[in-house]
Amino acid sequence: MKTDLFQAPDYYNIDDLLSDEHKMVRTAARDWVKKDISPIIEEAAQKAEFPKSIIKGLAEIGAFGPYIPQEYGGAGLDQISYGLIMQEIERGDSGVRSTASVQSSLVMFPIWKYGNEEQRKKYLPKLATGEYMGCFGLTEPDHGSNPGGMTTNFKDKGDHYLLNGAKMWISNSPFADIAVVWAKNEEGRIHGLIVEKGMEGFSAPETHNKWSLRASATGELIFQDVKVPKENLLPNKNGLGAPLGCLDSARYGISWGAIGAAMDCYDTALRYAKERIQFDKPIAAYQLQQKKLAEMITEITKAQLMALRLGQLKNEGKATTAQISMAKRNNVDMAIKIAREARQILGGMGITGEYSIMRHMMNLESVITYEGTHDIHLLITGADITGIPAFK
Ligand code: TGC
Ligand code: FAD
Repeated sequence: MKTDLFQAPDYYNIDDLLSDEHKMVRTAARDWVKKDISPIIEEAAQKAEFPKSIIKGLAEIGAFGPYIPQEYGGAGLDQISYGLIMQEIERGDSGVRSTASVQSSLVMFPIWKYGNEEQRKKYLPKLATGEYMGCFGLTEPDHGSNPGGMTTNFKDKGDHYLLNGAKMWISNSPFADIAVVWAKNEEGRIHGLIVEKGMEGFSAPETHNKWSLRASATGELIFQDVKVPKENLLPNKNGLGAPLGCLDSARYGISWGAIGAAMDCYDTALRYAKERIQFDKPIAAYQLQQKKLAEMITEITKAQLMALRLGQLKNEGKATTAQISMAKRNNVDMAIKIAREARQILGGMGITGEYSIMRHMMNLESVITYEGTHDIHLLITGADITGIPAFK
């Protein structure tokens, strides 16, 4: 891996709109990514291994529960700081950002928002330090875009619940200590349950042979008559809206994260174009390459402004599901297109692990699919503006 020479583009002086705290948080994350992610990530991705050694550093930069109150071990930051941390981490690798997103928005968030005080005190501080790692089980083999059709279920057995079913494509599951699992009760109502590693009948086999998010561990969750203590049910919200509420938070983080991946591809391509000589001139001197680079910085700038405004709305508690969905869709689509164009600017070198672009490009194929596919997000906007849901 080459030395990390990353320089963040800020074409519209968006830094002027950030507070000192935002910049401080971002600097800490950026420096950590340069020091602890860039040197190891290519090898981890090539080997398809999640580098567990980074968990401590992720906790130290506040990536686990950035906006969770400090009384529960979180960093107590605002939503823009949360976004900036996700941006910097995904600048390094989408798989590492996945680990942080899941821990923060899909595990800590539901325990904080839907759990009781005992559950908050028991799990949140350990999740914030990385002593516990968590995963989020919503998707099933037969229910991806349509989680409301899930068949994973639990029955009331008096002093405990009996959980049966299976989840698929679960980030962090192979090494997670706890899983927030969504399942239907006997009346068909969806509830969240905290399932702990080691419970009899619970297993989490890893999914191998991925060409995307190779530095993130993905797996299944299998429940065969798992006895879950009654105190592990999240009591304060149920119905499909409970997991969808977590997705709002995670999708918001992804809308910032994708900008990080795009910035890294753009910065790499710009530097390469200025250095690479063909026909006696740097390729950056040719109009076709300038068009690519000009379009990239334009799209990055638009995405930065969208994410920042969304962050302001989130801070005010005004961001809607549809606004968050639009930013997730737009910014991931922007990033994957930039990755594809940037790879071409590097010619043959673009396909090697010497540069980060191809890894970003392959990672983004997952990011455009998980947390709601591009199509589902188009339909969310469509339903919002027409008032006519077209999902079914
Ligand atoms: P729909 O009828 O629209 O809604 C069902 C109920 O939920 C309520 N609701 C919400 N409540 C809170 N927050 C939200 N954001 C909400 N959105 C909807 C809604 O009001 C309704 O309530 P009620 O009381 O009337 O029942 O549901 P639908 O079945 O038609 O589905 C809508 C659809 C397709 C948009 C939704 O199912 C969806 O978003 N599908 C995509 C699935 C998805 O995103 N899965 C992600 C899995 S997790 C993941 O990918 C992690 S990747 C991790 C990483 O590595 O980063
Ligand atoms: P499907 O729902 O089968 O969709 C297949 C295609 O059909 C897509 O193109 C889709 O857009 C299209 N489609 C579906 N419905 C419609 C419709 N109504 N109209 C038009 N087109 C439609 N899930 C979790 O719960 N937790 C996790 O931690 C997690 N991590 C993941 C990590 C990775 C690496 C990946 C790849 C996925 C992860 N997921 C996770 C699952 C992810 O959320 C799902 O893959 C995603 O929601 C899509 O579901 P699906 O793969 O079953 O595709």
